[in-house]
Amino acid sequence: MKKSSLIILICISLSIKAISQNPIIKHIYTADPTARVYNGKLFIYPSHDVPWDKEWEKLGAVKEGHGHVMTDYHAFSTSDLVNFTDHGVIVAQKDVPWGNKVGYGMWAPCITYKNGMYYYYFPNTPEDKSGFRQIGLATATQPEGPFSIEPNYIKGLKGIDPNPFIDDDGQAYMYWGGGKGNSLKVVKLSADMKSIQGEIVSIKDLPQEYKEGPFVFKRNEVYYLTFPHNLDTKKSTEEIGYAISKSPLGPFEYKGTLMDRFKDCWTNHHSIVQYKKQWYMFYHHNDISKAGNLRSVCVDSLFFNTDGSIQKVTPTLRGVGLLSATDTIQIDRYSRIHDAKVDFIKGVGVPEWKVTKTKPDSWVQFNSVNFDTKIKFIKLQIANSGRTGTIEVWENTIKGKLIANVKIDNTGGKWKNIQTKIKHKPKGVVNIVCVFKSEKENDLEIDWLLFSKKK
Ligand code: FUB
Repeated sequence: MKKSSLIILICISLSIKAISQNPIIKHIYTADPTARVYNGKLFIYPSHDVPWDKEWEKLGAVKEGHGHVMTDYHAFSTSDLVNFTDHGVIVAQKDVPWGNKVGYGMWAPCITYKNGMYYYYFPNTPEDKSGFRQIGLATATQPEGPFSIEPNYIKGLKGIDPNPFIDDDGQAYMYWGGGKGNSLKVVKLSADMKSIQGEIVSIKDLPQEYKEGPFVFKRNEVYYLTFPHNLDTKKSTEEIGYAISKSPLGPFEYKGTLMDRFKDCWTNHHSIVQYKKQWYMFYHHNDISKAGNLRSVCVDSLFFNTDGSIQKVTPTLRGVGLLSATDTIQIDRYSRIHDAKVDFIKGVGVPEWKVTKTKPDSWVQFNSVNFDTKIKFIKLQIANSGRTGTIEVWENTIKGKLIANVKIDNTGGKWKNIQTKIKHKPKGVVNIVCVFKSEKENDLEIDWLLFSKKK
């Protein structure tokens, strides 16, 4: 067996599972997600942010000024938008024949499928110094790989953020960004998907700002070109906008904003996909690191208006996906909150948060929990530094039905797992609201809760 195949197999066997809510991937930093539906599953192909390691400088690595350090790509999949499987590394800079082995420039990738083959396009720092980034191709017969990397980059596609799109007539196009003039470009791909054909078109009539990360999809005969853009890469963060056309080559008409600028993460980069009849936008933010170069992939629902225009997507902590009442419900990924805060729990490996700074009558609402399962008990992970307290758990609103009234003793501020019999069992999908009845501010903290059949 070839060494590269062995590495790929080891990576696959390291697949791990992660429970969702935003950010959906927490055990590594991920950005620039492309989401696609293959074989009934939703796959995510993000880039992978890593912190700079000074040791690499001894090998000739030079940290680029913008701060992004990206060494390889993972693939993820899910069938319920709650549990995500990490399929491990699918392409790494050390294995790219044409790449600088210490370039750390594996920016936003994208994938498409044609005639039994998956075509994975990725930007990387070229060894021959022919440009800031060149765009390469890796192919596979399964969406999670193993991928085989083409010996050379695709001539003529110098730049970043490749986005292949295949029209209904089978013609493939490549959209991408980078380079002079802040423009997004499009060109036809040849039938083997390995080279370009025809003229490169610079897409006009978009906002006259920095643009990158094009993502194109077609719905009801309309071509949607969606893309992040910002006023000034040094001063402003990126918003995601969109434009439409009747042709994949344009002209495109700019229609407005899909996601507003974040205050504190200067890039955003997204993809849009329909899965099980619902549209979603995958994007990234820096919730975990608070740094611009260590980002985390998130997902929220996207809705079209009847005229085909797209409603602005609101980034949430709750994210998407229906949780079962017996899943671990991280209520710090709330839908609504009143008079309480969320903070990291210190000293745990994978980032976890808690609801904290609760006051008497603070509440937290968590939407879409499925109670179509047998339950008798509620279990909570809490810490209480006050004398006594209570957490009331309500169905839908505090004027709804009381699911449980959980008495809390003083845990000396330490995390403790407690459980109580429920008073009322909701039916179907409901929102739950937890009301904190503490004696003074910060008495009660909660990490998670779940319902169970047995003690
Ligand atoms: O992740 C590196 C670069 O930042 C991407 O290629 C851009 O789209 C931006 O997200």
